[in-house]
Amino acid sequence: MKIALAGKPGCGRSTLFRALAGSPDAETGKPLTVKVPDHRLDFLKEIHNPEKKINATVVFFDIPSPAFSSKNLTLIRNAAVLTVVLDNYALGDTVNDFNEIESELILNDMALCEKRLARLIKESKGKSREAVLLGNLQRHMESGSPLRILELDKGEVAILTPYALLSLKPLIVVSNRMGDPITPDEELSAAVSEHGGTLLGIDAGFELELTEIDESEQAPFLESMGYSSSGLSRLISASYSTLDLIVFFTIGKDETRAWPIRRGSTALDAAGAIHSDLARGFIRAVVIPWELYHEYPDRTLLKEKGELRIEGRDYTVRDGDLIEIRFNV
Ligand SMILES: Nc1nc2c(ncn2[C@@H]2O[C@H](COP(=O)(O)OP(=O)(O)OP(=O)(O)O)[C@@H](O)[C@H]2O)c(=O)[nH]1
Ligand SMILES: [Mg+2]
Repeated sequence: MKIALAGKPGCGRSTLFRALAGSPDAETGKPLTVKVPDHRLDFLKEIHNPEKKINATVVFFDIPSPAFSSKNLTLIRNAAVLTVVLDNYALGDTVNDFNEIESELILNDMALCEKRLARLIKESKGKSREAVLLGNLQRHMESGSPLRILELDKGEVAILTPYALLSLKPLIVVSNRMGDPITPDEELSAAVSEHGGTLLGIDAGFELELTEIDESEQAPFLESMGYSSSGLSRLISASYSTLDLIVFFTIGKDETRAWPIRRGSTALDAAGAIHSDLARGFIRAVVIPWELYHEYPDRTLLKEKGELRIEGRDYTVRDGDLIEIRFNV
């Protein structure tokens, strides 16, 4: 999963990026791959002691200023989530900055829709489903609203996917240093939620200082500042929820692994996420719900008790499921 960090010059993106990297010396000019912290995976590793523990990963991009140059736009379009960082440590006007950035995104999308629509009309496809949809999007954006607040059906999403529209992308807004994370910034909160985004307060400077402290001692520091967990964990969990991702696990002698997947995915989708052969030759899935395994981390015992669930290809995967795919190719 790719997450682009963008914002106005000096908003603190690079400070946040280095904090996410866990090092003040991290190079900001290249993508940063970070393991998704997962206590459930850590638990599985303790129990099974596999050779490898493979966390899910996210890749962060520090989008240099100016954020909306054409080179940067490509980076942002390719990201699954756009994270806008707002300078709230130097008493910047966060609401104003947010609105300015949103307008940039919307104007870009309007230009793209207009160009595409003109082309469709020229090709005598002005009444096609795509053209009608683009016209609707344009009318929606003319009032200054981003596309992400629209409810689109599956067909519409499929039509729009190749466009990689900017204001349709899931949005997380990081108010860099809310000062007091317990008291929300109400005006900004309202603006962000009206635009279908998620607001997080992260003190980038403080998070960067944290990286210099021993990992085991970080939690009390975070708590003393009123943060429930690190900026990294909060940013990742916000990204997972905005993308509606859940995780399933596989355990084996050689590796224990976390697999992110869309909520609502089936056992067959899970098999396909692991390897296309597993989907092609799918026979059944052996599933253990997380809560059960957490309580009785013993597959043999669970089998004896008849607690292993044998599921077919249409089974809907639940967050934390331990899954073993039986297949034949
Ligand atoms: N006190 C404080 N200073 C911060 C914080 N975040 C960033 N700064 C400072 O603000 C300045 C700009 O931060 P950067 O992280 O370089 O900002 P940027 O968005 O990467 O800036 P450009 O890439 O130049 O557009 C630096 O001097 C930082 O030390 C913060 O949370 N608290
Ligand atoms: Mg920078």
